[in-house]
Amino acid sequence: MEKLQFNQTILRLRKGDITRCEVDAIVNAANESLLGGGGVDGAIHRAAGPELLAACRLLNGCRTGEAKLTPGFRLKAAYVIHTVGPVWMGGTHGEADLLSSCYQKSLELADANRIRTLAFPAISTGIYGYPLDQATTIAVGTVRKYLENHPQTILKEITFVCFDDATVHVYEQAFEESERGN
Ligand code: AR6
Repeated sequence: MEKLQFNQTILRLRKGDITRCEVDAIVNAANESLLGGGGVDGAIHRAAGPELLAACRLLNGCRTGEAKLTPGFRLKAAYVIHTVGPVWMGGTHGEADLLSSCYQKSLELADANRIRTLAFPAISTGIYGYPLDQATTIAVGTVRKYLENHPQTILKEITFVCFDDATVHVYEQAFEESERGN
């Protein structure tokens, strides 16, 4: 299954590179400095150009579980929402709440900026080592809960961008579980 719908908002899965997404905003899995890094963060900074780093320097970093907005500069996306996922430390350090907060705060920021189409990467599941199945349950569950609690949302389409087949597979399962739980 590659599509779910809640009220007026469609949730989609897509395999590929988030920097190429033609959406109003893409979410970056950043670190607290907001000054770039590897993984999807590095790819976004390369694609957006040096103006993005200059804009990030003005933000004074970002706490884990929070989110901040910049323009997208050379990206197709008008905006980048930078959020900082937790580093996996075994699961007993508040990781689940912090990861859920990344999705929640990103969605709030999107709505506050009248963003209609948004793409998320699988936050924390690369360099930060969060187990993919647990992270995916949190990602889909938090987005679903947000949409249930915000019937007036501006968001029309939310895409989970999966970089590889293993991630696609786990998100497909989470979509199916979410549909069954309806
Ligand atoms: N498009 C979509 N997904 C991607 C892309 C891309 N271009 N590149 C990687 N991914 P990661 P984290 C996937 O490591 O775990 C950085 O150094 C990747 O396969 O990018 O939150 C930051 O500065 C994985 O599924 O982010 C932080 O220091 C997912 O994106 C740290 O890494 C997240 O992997 C954050 O680590």
